[in-house]
Amino acid sequence: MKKLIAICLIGLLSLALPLTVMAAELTSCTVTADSVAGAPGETVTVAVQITGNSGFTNLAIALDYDREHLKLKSIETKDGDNPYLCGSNVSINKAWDENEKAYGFVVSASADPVKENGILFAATFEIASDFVGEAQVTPVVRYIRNNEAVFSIFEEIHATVTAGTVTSVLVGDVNGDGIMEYNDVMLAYKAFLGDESLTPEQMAVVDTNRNGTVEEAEYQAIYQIYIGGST
Ligand SMILES: [Ca+2]
Ligand SMILES: [Ca+2]
Repeated sequence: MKKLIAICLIGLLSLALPLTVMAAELTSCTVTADSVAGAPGETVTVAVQITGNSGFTNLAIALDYDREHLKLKSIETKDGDNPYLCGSNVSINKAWDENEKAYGFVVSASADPVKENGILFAATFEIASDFVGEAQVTPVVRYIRNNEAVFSIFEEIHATVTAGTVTSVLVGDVNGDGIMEYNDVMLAYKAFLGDESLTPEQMAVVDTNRNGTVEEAEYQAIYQIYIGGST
């Protein structure tokens, strides 16, 4: 009798295990905030994407972000020319509070499941004018559900979240130390003379016409920024 029970249990377990794995595979996704770069005072748009999407009808995602260095200006959802994947009924709340912090908050619903991977919605931030560095943007998934299941029971979908960053780079800061100083001018000047080779990051700051070399006008532009003129 004991043997029989044991065999039955093993049988059940061997059935249950693949089913559990299958269920996990069918009901998970990844929600990712993009990483972007801008200059102090500029506005940047961070897309929130879904991958591994098994199909959802309802979602609620809040955006946590570095409030000291970023100001949330707007959230763009599925509307007109925006081919975003959030549902056809969308509401946005820029002042949703939890723990007395304001979040961007998107709640959406659609009749038919959305099964594509892509951008759910996008958020536009203004970078603080005195900020140089990296600020975090983190999607907080309140829920993602699918009501396609039998008897219209909402099925919770597990979401893995990946945070994004907004990197603020000072224009003219060739050596990337967050300060516009004489060393930046010297570095650009030496690169112009051919005495110094710049890293790809440094070239991204100096080589504004993207031709792979530093011309006199480009080094002069760095000098103008240093002395407070315009380029
Ligand atoms: Ca510098
Ligand atoms: Ca150039």
